[in-house]
Amino acid sequence: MTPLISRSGTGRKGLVTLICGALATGAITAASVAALEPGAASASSHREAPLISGTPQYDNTDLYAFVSPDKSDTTTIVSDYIPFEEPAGGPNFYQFADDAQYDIHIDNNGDALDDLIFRYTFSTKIKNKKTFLYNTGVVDSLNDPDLNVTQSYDLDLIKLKNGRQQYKTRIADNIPAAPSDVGKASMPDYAKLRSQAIYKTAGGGATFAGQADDPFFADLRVFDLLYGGNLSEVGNDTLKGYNVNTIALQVPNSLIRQSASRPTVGIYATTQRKNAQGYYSQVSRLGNPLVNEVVNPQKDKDKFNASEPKDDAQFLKNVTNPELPKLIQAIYNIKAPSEPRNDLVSVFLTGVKGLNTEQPQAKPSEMLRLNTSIKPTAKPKRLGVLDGDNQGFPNGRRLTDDVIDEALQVMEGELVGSKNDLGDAVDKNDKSFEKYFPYVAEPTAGSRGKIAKAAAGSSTKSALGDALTGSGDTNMTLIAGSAAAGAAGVLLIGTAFAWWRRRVQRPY
Ligand SMILES: [Ca+2]
Ligand SMILES: [Ca+2]
Ligand SMILES: [Ca+2]
Repeated sequence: MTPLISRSGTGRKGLVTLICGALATGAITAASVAALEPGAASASSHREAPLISGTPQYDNTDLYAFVSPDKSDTTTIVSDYIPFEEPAGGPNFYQFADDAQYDIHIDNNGDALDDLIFRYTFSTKIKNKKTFLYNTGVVDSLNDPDLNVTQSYDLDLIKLKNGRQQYKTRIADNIPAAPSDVGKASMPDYAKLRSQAIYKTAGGGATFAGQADDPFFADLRVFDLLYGGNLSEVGNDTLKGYNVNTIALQVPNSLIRQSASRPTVGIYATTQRKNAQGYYSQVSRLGNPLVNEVVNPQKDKDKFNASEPKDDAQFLKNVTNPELPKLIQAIYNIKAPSEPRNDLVSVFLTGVKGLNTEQPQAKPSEMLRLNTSIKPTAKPKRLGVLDGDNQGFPNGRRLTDDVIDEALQVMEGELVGSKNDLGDAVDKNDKSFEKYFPYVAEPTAGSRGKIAKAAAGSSTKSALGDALTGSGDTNMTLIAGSAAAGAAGVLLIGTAFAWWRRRVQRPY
């Protein structure tokens, strides 16, 4: 046990967990949803934590790690938080938690113990607490006085030996995070704001924190349809149009790997939340996609979120004897591969021999494993290693990797002779990724339709009534517009929440 982190508590993994949790139990009920609520095993009762406003700020949604396509002597790690950010969800937009440690862990010698931790800690500042507005005018730069709510962060590098801290170095201090993209009226040049949030670290690295389009793409109804036994409705990206909060870190390969001759690194992310006593408890953990969703059953999901890789033997049976292929066999009559599934142990727990094992006898532990010596390909294939492209998943994970299809195909025995083409018919993200760091696509803006005529004229002012009279200057129009947008945002949140409830309470 490292003294850095006290590990207890629980967490969740977003909608995929919920849907796949349903796979495990055969039904999604209000009770099963409540059991997954992050507050369930912490101090407060889950009944005090409404579903969508629980603790999404601490929720790791996806982790990516790839050799940087434009800078192959570096590795880029992208870690996402806060599932299903509705872009117009103001006036309280999306922030990292001030009482959290967002950690990215590196194991570079295969013993399942951390050798490096990159730790992000945030702090929020509000310039004017007398307004409800996120921004009080047009925001032209990150230090614009009109950006009322700002976040900055520190980045520390912790070096460990045998799991114990040796020293800690601050590698970035008080760096501004990119804000939520409120909309065209408030942030006409969001790309500029993002570029100002990219910070170059000493030694050729870079760091970024802020809002982005959710790079995960999937038709989550593929799980729904398993029940109906009818795959005719696949092909809609359920995450299209939603944002996440992203941390992106670019580091020299030489910093994270053991040596040039031992180039594979294990990577995972955790979030620790400060408890009432002032100690940090791990509430979320994420390495490979879909492990806590479709590999771990209900009884282990919270335990996994609070666990360390060195103890992953406790979850081994979930991998060697997985439930998903049996469900698929029962519903679609596709024969489940025979057990134990040592092919899945390679993919999820040790790395694939000759591709991305840290050493011949790596201790089985759940992490993304990236061989940093494999150069990026100019034409990445969405199915990665399954399609002969060794730069992609399960050798690390690129933004373009279609992990739903890959995971389904591997689960159904692609690596052990049962070739198949299973998939959800969503082959790529709804937005193109960028060519340069931080690579993720810009967030969908809060106001993404045409600006209503009324918002720019006096009719809105009169429609909003006396509350807005009195200032009469040019800012008036903007404030009126923002107020209208805020109301629309509340409406949208309400609609989204109703939609969420409908989804999760569907009696399958
Ligand atoms: Ca280690
Ligand atoms: Ca997306
Ligand atoms: Ca897909």
